[in-house]
Amino acid sequence: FIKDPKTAAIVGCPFSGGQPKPGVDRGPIHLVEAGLVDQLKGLGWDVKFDGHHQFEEISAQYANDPPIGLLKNPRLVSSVTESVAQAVSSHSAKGELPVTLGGDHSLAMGTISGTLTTYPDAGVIWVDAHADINTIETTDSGNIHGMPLAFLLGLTACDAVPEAANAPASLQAMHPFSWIPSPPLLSPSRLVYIGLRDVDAGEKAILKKHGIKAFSMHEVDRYGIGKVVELAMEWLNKDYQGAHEHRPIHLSFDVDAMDPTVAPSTGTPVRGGLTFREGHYICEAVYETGSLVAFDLMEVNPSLADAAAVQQTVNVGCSLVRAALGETLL
Ligand code: 4U7
Ligand code: MN
Ligand code: MN
Ligand code: MN
Repeated sequence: FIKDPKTAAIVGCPFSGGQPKPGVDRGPIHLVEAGLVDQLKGLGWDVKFDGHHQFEEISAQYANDPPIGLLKNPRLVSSVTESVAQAVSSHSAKGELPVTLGGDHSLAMGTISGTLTTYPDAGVIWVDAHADINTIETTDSGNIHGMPLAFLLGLTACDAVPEAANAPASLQAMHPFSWIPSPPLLSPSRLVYIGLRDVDAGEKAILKKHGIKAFSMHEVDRYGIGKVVELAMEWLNKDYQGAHEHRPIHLSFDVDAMDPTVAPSTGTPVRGGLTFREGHYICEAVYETGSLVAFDLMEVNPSLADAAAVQQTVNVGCSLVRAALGETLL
């Protein structure tokens, strides 16, 4: 999938509009300042990085962005993610590996749409403490970083709440992510989770209804991370008939999947997460299959926790990216 000479394109996304805590927009800046570009070059990659994306113009345009239902900053998030989709697909169309640095996880609407434009049969591995699949109707927080998969899958009211089957069409018409193609590019059978441990009741109903495969921390404990990644890959490839050995894989990694003792500087930490090695193993094992076509590292927030904790989190972030690009494989 990735052409020689192997080129990684860093897509730095200083964006925080999908959630309320300031600082997550500084994540990509810290990761690059820690030396990520040279580290990836050191692994033998050509690395394209021509500065972080500037969302200022879009932000100015949507300075006034009233909520839609509970959804906060809906037009801003929509417009930013649409531009990220274009950036990612233009890199992947050239056979480059887009490495998107967040920023909050709403950005994955853009990154995954971009990947699916280039690779329509790609599968998604979503590594996270959270399921990020709330719909307009199930969200309690209205924070769009908890909703990207619902928009990518085209889920609607009745997916979570049967009574909502007759929800006013106006609610659908209002939804701001109309740039996401319909019918959706992603299907529930091509999504698999690893690391879940904080899933809202409405989200559980959605996972069940659509038969979405999830390896929560419970399964990581039961089977071990090696088996979990093997089962996740098997699941994604079960119905794959394409030209390659495996489906192309988009790996979207929320740093809060890691245990807070490993990666403390993030907006919504949840105890009981992945160890340092478990997180890295996922990245290494996916890279090893040769089918990784895009990688996201999201939700590093350098303004949460003290300086030492920030440094630790940024270092772990860089280290996860290196693992996904082939470090430590002999
Ligand atoms: B993240 C939450 F309610 N589910 O919807 C929500 F618990 O990208 C959290 O995974 C979402 O960090 C977390 O707000 C989004 C909440
Ligand atoms: Mn999360
Ligand atoms: Mn997330
Ligand atoms: Mn989070």
